[in-house]
Amino acid sequence: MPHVQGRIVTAGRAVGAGILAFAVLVAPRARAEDGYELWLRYRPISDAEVLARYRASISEVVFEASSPMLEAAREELRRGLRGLLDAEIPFVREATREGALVVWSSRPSTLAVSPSLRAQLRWAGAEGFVIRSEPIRGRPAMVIAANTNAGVLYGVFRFLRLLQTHESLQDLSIVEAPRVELRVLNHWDNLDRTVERGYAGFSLWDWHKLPDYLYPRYTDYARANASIGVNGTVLTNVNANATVLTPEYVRKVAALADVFRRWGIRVYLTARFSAPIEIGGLETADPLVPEVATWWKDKAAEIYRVIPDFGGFLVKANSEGQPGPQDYGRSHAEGANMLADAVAPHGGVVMWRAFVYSNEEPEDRAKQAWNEFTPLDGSFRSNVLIQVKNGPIDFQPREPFHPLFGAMPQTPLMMEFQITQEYLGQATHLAFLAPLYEEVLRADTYARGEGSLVSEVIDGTLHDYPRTGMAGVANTGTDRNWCGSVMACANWYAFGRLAWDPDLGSATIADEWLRMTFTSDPNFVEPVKTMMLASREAGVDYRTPLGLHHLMARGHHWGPGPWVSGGPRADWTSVYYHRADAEGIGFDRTRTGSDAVGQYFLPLPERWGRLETVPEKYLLWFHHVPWDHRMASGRTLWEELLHRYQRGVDAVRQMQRTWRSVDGMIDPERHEQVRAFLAIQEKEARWWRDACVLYFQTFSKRPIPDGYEPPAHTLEEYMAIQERPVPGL
Ligand code: GCV
Repeated sequence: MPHVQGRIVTAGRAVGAGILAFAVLVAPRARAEDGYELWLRYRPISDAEVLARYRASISEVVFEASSPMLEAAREELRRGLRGLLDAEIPFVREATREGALVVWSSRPSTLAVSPSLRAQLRWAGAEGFVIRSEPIRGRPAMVIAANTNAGVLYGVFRFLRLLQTHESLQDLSIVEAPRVELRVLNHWDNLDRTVERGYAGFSLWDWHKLPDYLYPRYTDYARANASIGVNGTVLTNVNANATVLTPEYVRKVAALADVFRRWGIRVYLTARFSAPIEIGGLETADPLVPEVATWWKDKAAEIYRVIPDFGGFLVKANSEGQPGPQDYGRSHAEGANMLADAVAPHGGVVMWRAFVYSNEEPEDRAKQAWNEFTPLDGSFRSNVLIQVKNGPIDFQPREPFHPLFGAMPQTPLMMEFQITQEYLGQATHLAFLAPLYEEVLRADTYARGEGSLVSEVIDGTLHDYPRTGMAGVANTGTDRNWCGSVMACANWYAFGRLAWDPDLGSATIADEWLRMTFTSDPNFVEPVKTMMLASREAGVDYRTPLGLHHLMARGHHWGPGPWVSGGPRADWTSVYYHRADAEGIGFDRTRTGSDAVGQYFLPLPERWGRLETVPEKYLLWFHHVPWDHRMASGRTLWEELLHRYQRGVDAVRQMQRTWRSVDGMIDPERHEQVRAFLAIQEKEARWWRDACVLYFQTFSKRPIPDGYEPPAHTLEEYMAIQERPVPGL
C-alpha cells in the first residue's frame, strides 16, 4: 500500500477525525507527513476526473535507458507515474498502443522525426527538452525528447510536473531550455558539520563516514535539485577550510560526486587561498610565485583524476578575514586567473566572489565592491565568473540591486542569492523569497539604455557573456524536512526555477510549489499563495521598512539590534547604516553624501538621488530624511515608519488567519508546524517593531500616536535581551 497516506488525508477531510484514526489502524505503514518528500510527493491525484483523463492518456511507456542518468530518469518516471496515477503503467520496448509515452533518450534515428520536432530539438540545446503530442506509427502518442541525457532527465521531471499540477496533456508542445548555464547551490557547510547561517540542523555531508557510507539522503538531495534544474553544488563554506583539498577529503568528495553525477549535478569546492601554505608546505600563497601556481595546477589535476567532471572552485578572498591575493599586493584578477589556469585544462571554472569590503577603507561599504572590481573588467580569464550578491550590502530583506550588474560588460557576472533566511527570521519566519529574487532580476540597470534588466546580465544576453551562472546559498540540513521549516523549502524550489528561467513570476512558482507540496485544491492553493506572496513584504515592514537596513542584532542576525554600535568594525554596526539623529534618519548616499547612487547608470542617480523621485522602498537607503518629511500618504516620516512597522505585524496576523482557514485541507502534521511557526513569527514581529520604534523614538522625540499598539516592554528591556546560543554561527 504505497500511497496509503494520501487516501487517509482525503478521508480525514471528508468525514472527520474518527475515520482518520480508523484508517491509521488499518494502514500500519502510513507515515505522518514530515516534509521529507518536498515537492516530489507523487501522491495519487485526488481529482477523479483528472486522474481518469491521465490514466486514459498514458497507456504505456517506452524508455530505453543506456546510462546511469537515463536509468535514474526512467526510475523517477516509473515512481512518479505509479504514485500519481496509482496504477502500474507498463514500461515496454516498443510503442504498440494509442497513448504511449515515448522517451527518446538518444537521437531517434529509427523513427521519422517531423521537421518541427527537429527544429525544437535544435532550440533545446544541451540541457533542454521537448515534450509534445506526436503520432508514433500513426497512433496518438506523447514524446519526451532531448539531445542529451540531462535533457531527458529534465524533461521527465517536467512531464511529472504537468501531472502534479494537473495540466492538460492535450496537444502538448513544450520546448524548454535553461537560460543560465551554471545553476548552483552554495553550501556554507563546515567540515565539522556545522552550517554557517544554517537553521536546519547539521550539514548533509557526513564527512566522517564518507566515502564508505552513503546516506540514501544524498540521492534524494540530488533528485530534488535535478527536479528544479540545479546542476551544481558547492559543498563547502566560502569561509573555507583547506583540509577539504587534501587527498583524504578529495576521496570523500568523489564519493558524493559519484552519487550526484547521475542526477546531472557537478560538485565544486571552495578554495582557501592560503591552502598552499596550510596543506602544501609552501611559504607563500602569492599567486605570482611559480611554485604556488604549480601547486594549484597539481592540486587540480589530482582532483580531476578522481572527479573527472569536477566543476571548479568558488573563492571568497580578502573578505571578512579570508586570505587572498591582496595579502601579497596582487589584484583579484591575478588571484582568480592563477586558479582559473589550474582548472582550465580540465574544463573547470572559478567563481570569484565580489563580496568584498574593508573596515580600513573609509568609503561607504555599499560602494566598495564596485570600486574594486570595475577597473578589473576584461582582465579575467574566460573561465572566471564574478559572483555578485543581489545587493551591495548583504542579503538584507530589501536592497536595491548591486551596482556591479551592468557595469562589467567584459566579465561574466553571476548572481548570488541567499536561500537560507539569515536576515529574514531564519527557520521559523515565513518569507517566500521569490518576490525578492524577482524584484532584483526584473530591475532595470539601464546599462545599455532602458530595458537592460538584471536578468539579462545574468542570462548573458545583455553583454553576450560566454558563461552564465546563478548561485543560491542553501538552506538545507539534516532536519527531516530539509530546510528547518516546511515553508522554507519553497525558497529552494524558487531558486532552482528562477535559475532555469529568470523571467518566471513569483505567483507561478508559488502555485506550482503549493500544488506539488500540498494539494491542488484551489480552496487551499489560492489563499496560501496570496499569503506567501505577501510574506516577504511583511518581513521588510516589521524589520527594515522604507529602505532601512542592517538593523539586526550582532552576530546571529536574528532579532532586532538597531542600537548596535562599537565593537571591532563600524561596518558591522547598525548605527553605521541608519544614522538616526535629532534631525532625521537614513544613509545619505546622494551626490552630496557618499554618492553610492552615482555608481548606477543614468537615469537612476537622478531618480534615486532626489527625495521627490526616489521610490519610498529605497528612501532611507539613499537619503537622510527629516522626521517631519511629508510622505506620499500624507503622513510624516515618523508616522509612516510607525505605520509600516505596524503594517508588518498586521500582515503576519493576516497570515495566521489565512492559515487557520485552511485547517483540515492538508495533513495535520505540516499544518501544525506552520501554525506554530507563524505564532513565533507574530511574537517576533512585535519584538522587532517595538524595539525599533522605541529606539528610533529616542532620536525623533515624537510620540507614538493613538491607534498604535503600545510596546510591551521598555527599550532597556529589549536592549538587554541576549539570545545565546543560536544556531548558524
Ligand atoms: C559565509 C555575511 C554572513 C557571513 C557570510 C558572509 C559571506 O557576512 O553573515 O556568515 O560568510 O556574509 O557571504 O561571505
